[in-house]
Amino acid sequence: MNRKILEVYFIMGTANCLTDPLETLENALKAGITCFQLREKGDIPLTGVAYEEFAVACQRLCQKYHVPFIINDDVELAIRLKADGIHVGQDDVAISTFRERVKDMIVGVSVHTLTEMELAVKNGADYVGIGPIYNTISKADAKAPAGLDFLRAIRGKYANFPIVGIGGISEENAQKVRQAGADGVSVISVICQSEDINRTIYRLKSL
Ligand code: TZP
Ligand code: MG
Repeated sequence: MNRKILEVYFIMGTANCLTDPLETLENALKAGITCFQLREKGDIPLTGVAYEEFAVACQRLCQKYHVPFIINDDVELAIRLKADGIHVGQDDVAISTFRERVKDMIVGVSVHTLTEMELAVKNGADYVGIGPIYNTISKADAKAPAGLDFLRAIRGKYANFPIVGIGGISEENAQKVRQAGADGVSVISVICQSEDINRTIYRLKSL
């Protein structure tokens, strides 16, 4: 996997957007996000045909801008749509159960402990998402913030493994997350709620 795609990794579902989600996504793509993950969660997530149509619309936009399209949790949909990748959390289906079926796809895993990190690497993850680094407003069941120390410790043990930081990352703290060892930053609210998406993405990028 080319770890450069982790530089500014935008995650979104319809519940995260204050305005039209596809417009938000296209604006973020134009402004230079390097990866996109569809994460359709919340009180009233899209389901069934509406969910699948939304996923296809997101995928088409990502293809137009040559940005990898990753689907959260839903391995079957990712395989059906031939998405570029799948991201799973610790409570989702284990990578070992589907890695063989998606040899060419990017597989990402969220990790919060060293043991989870060891398992993710052993089971064939291509990258890990480490967090929440800071407090987040975007995940109801988020674990306590891991802080930059945990990220530093993981980078110390895994010098070359692709790592993206997640959780409460802003224009102000993004460079600190990089300095602590992340290849990039993964964000929801700072892009979805930005009043100037070009400025936000510019500031999230590495200097
Ligand atoms: N996993 C850990 S924190 C988080 C996820 C999906 C939410 C990140 O959203 P925000 O708004 O960038 O804090
Ligand atoms: Mg999940």
